[in-house]
Amino acid sequence: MEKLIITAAICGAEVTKEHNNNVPYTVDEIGREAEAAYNAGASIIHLHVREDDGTPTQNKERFRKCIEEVKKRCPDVIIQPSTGGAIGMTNEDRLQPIYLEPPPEMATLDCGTMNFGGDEIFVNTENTIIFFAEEMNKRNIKYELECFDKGMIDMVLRLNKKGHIKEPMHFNFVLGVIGGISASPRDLNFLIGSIPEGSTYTVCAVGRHEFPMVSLSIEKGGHARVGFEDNIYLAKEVLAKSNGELVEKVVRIANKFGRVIASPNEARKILSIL
Ligand code: KMH
Ligand code: ZN
Repeated sequence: MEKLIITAAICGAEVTKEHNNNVPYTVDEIGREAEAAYNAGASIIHLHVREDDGTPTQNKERFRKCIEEVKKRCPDVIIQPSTGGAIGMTNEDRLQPIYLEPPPEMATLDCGTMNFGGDEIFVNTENTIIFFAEEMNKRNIKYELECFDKGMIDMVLRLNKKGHIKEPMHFNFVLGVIGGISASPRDLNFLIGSIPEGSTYTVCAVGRHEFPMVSLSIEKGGHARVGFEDNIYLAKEVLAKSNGELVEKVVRIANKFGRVIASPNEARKILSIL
């Protein structure tokens, strides 16, 4: 089977130090967490950034500083800024990290509007998705297509036919968000069976669903994302001390299934970035 790409979503926008004190906020903490994940086997860092007090931000300068810090510690890692940001941010704010020079190699592209728990709505209209995709196309940024439900895959396929979303397509199936598809083997198999041949996919899932869903992806030839953004526990009632511990656990699962871990350059080849 293809080598396994591990993405570490080290920070997120919603999880806080009140949930797990090891969630990184400062530039130094973000660098340290990225390094721990990289040393454990992550080849992609999915990056949100925060102000020092933990407030999520899409500020370009803050991204620049955090990316510099990560690159200093892990020179060859792939950095994938979020363009999802946090609920309620404007599209203009959300896009800030893609306007960095040089542009990031990758960025996320969220593929539909959805409830996000309580009164929250994560807004990604068709026109927003087209605009984000075209802005990334201009800068040759490889998008990871964030699909929280099956209808989002259908939207991607539609925009691919219309020429807005380019091939080869790389999906991230995000499972178990309140308002999105459930984290169950049946639903993950449904998503995997819904993407065209020649596409790649990774899987992440919220909370206790993280490791069972990632294991299924690894078994089926998909890739894996873990990290504090999705889950703060190493095991039941055991808070993870770092993102590195979560990545180490994925590596142990991969070994069980005979999947070798991809280096960042191998990940670039698999994703057609090189
Ligand atoms: N924070 C969520 C509202 C992404 O990074 O592109 C959106 C999110 C997806 O995390
Ligand atoms: Zn994210």
